[in-house]
Amino acid sequence: AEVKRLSLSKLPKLKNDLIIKAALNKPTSRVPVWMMRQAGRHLPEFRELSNRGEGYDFFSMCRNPNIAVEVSLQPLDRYGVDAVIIFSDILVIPQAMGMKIDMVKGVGPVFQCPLRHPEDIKNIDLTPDVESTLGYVLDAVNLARQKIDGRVPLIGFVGGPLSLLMFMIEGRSSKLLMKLKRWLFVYPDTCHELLSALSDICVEFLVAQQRAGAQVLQVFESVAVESLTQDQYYEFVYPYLSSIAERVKRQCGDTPLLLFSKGTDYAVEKLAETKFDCLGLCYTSDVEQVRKRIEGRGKALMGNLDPSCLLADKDVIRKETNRMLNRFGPKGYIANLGHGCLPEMSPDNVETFVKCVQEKCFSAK
Ligand code: 1CP
Repeated sequence: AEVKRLSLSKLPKLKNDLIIKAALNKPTSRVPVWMMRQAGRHLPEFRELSNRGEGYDFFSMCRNPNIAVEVSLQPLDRYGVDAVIIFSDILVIPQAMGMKIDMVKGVGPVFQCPLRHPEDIKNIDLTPDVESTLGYVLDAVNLARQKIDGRVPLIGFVGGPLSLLMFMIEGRSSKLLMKLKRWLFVYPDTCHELLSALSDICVEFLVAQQRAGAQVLQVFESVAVESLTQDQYYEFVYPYLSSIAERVKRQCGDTPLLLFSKGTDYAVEKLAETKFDCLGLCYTSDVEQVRKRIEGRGKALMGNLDPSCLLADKDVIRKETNRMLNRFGPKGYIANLGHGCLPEMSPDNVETFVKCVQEKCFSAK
């Protein structure tokens, strides 16, 4: 599938810029909403598409721009969410470095040869060429912009360096994270070397997505970080996130940059000193307290309805969504879930959540 990439000036102009304004902490006529992991497994049209013909495996869908764009647009067409996120995965970066990954049904991503020993980094490419290894994502980004036709902004993303390192060492999702945590204690220099290389790739890939048409950028630092000690967070996570934000904003000044750093509210004052425009909160966050702690810093917030709430009845969903909206308040806020969509969510319930946000009127006090 050949994609003819259009230059930014030739792409359709944006009509609904609510998410851009909210992310930059500017007033909006209403609160905008999208959901992490909105494209994918909970949608029957996604499952239908992935079972079409011989059935597509997950990474082949990511690599086919027509398919990736079709999936990206499904939540927009069904729910009228205020942003589209490009259909891809955080693990495309380890793949670009030469690591082989299988998507195993019922398990998730499984690396064929995870890093077992520091010497193993000789077998991976720490400086892959972004265009030749990840150009298929850039093609999908550009094609998505053409197909969205200016209805809403397109979000490009990467996984944060620690989330990627976790998968490269553990080889799959892990509860205890013993391999990763042992590496952090036993091979700190190698970890820094890897995190530094991953950060460079993240920066280059985010900037490339912006150049290809992404209008908002997000870093998902959402696995493993919540299980680190605070010392580890400030040594192995925070400096890299801060540097990524600094470098991306230097190159893409006006493009809002979002961070989802899961379960790390203790660091919110320090995160508010970085160049991220908007901080995503997870469902365990104390919203009012976070707002107070970063008051005057000009940062927007995003979040944080517990995804499991969408497994409840519609009245519960409406009640909890309203409670969330009142906690965040109308300005500098993007409504979202406090983590990704669950495959078990019914589209009906997801729609209830989206509509509840979009119809909310904050009474003038
Ligand atoms: O909204 C979207 O679905 C856009 C595309 C997207 C994004 C933003 C996918 C598609 N994955 C991600 C991010 C991602 N991938 C994260 C960070 C966000 C989070 O914490 O939820 C992580 C940790 C991954 C790694 C990953 N990919 C896992 C393990 C974690 C998990 O959720 O279990 C899994 C199972 C995947 C596969 C995957 N990625 C995306 C989809 C739709 C799927 C399911 C594929 C399938 O089973 O058919």
